[in-house]
Formats: sequence, C-alpha cells, structure tokens
Amino acid sequence: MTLPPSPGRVERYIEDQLAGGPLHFTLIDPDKSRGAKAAEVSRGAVALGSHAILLGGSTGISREVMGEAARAIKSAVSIPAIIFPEGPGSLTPDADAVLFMSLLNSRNLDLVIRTHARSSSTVRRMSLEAIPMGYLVIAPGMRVGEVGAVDPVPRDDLASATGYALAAELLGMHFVYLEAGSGAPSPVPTEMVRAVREAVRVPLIVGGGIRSGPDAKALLGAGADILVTGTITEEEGLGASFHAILEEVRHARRR
Ligand code: 1GP
Repeated sequence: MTLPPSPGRVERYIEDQLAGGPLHFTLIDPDKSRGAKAAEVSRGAVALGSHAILLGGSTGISREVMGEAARAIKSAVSIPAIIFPEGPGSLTPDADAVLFMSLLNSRNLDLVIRTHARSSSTVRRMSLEAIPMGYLVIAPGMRVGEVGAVDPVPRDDLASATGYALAAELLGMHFVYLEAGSGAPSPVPTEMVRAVREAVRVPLIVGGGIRSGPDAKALLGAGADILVTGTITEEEGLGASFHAILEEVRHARRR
C-alpha cells in the first residue's frame, strides 16, 4: 500500500502560521497587476503582515501572465504565491501551490469536478502542490456567482452553509472558503461564519466584500481563520483600509 501524500510545503506553512492565530491572504489579479506591479503590491502586503499571495481574479488569465506574476512575487517576497484558479489554463509550475477547489454549489459539474479530472494530471506533472478546498458561494455571489452558475446560499441559511462545509470536510478537503463574491457590498454574515466555524474542524477562509477594520474584526470575532481581500488593494492600494484590516489580524494573533 502506498500512503497518500502528506500535506505539502505550503500547506504546512499555513498550518504553522495558523497555530499563532488567524491569517490574511492578499488576492492579486495578475491581469490588472502585471509582474513588477504584483511584486510591489506583495512587498507592501508582507510589510504589513499578510501571510500569502493568492493569484487569480479575472477570467482567462493566461499561463504566461500567471507565470510572470508568480516569478516576480517569488523573487520579491518569501511568503507563498498560490494560484486561485478560474480554470486550468492559468496553471503554472512557477507558483508555489494551487487551491485545488471544488465550487460546491455550482450547477455546472465542470466546476464541481470535471475540470479537475481533466487537469489533475497536469497538476501532478508540474509538481504543483494542490491544496484541497471546498469553495462555497454565499449571496450575493457577484461575478463568480454568475460565471460559476452558482445557486448562492441565502445569507440567512445557516443550515445549508454548515451542511456544505461539513460535507467538504468529510470528503477530505483541507479548507473551506466562504465567498460572498469579489466586490460584494458586505461580507459573509458573521452569524454564518460562526455557525460554520462551530460545525467544521478544518480552517475556514472568508472573502468577498471585506473593506474595513470593523469588517475584519467582526469576521475574526466570529471565528474566521483566514481573511482574503482583493478589491481594497486594487481600488486604494495599500492604504488606510488595508492597514486597518491587517491591524485587526495582528491584534487577533496577539490574543
Ligand atoms: C474574491 O474573496 C475574494 O474571491 C476577495 O474579495 O475583492 O471583495 O476583497 P474582494
């Protein structure tokens, strides 16, 4: 019998960091922030205490653009550059890992499992670390809700959210991501984060619509393990809101 592979280097880094409290990941869209710009944003994010860079966002990011961003980031900072994929076309061995994620509440089976079946051998051939993750879109869902053919979980349907999240854990996924959608007017409700946190054992990632220190504080207080922000740096750079969000994460890590 051959044992399944143990968690890879990036996953072990995340586990180690989580032992010290909650984390923050900075989402960069390599189509909007090409190589040097992606490196500059990463340097700033690291200086403020962000723990990893997620590369993704728009649709149709090419392997070349993704690779250029990953290489630039890796030469600028030592935190991992992780692909947050929107399809197999952007996979590159230049990144440290890929979130190998199933869009749990999509009506499109391609996004649940079929694309994974088609791209799994590429991931293995690239020796790209795959981090198994359940990705659950909560209303309003924004663009990912549309392009992902999602039946968004209603914001007050805690039972549905916990059901999906626990199913992901029982299927062997190592992380659950609650996504309100990039640019959502407000983040995933704190009551939902609290309910899911209580239901599952795996780390809980929360993103979409986090724009301020108070947003971050409320989600961390509800038990979010990892906060993801993207729009805030695209719109304001590493400004006051980004500082305030990272300050809340630092504060939670000191507790
Ligand atoms: C999107 O959850 C992330 O996948 C980040 O959302 O752009 O709203 O920060 P924002």
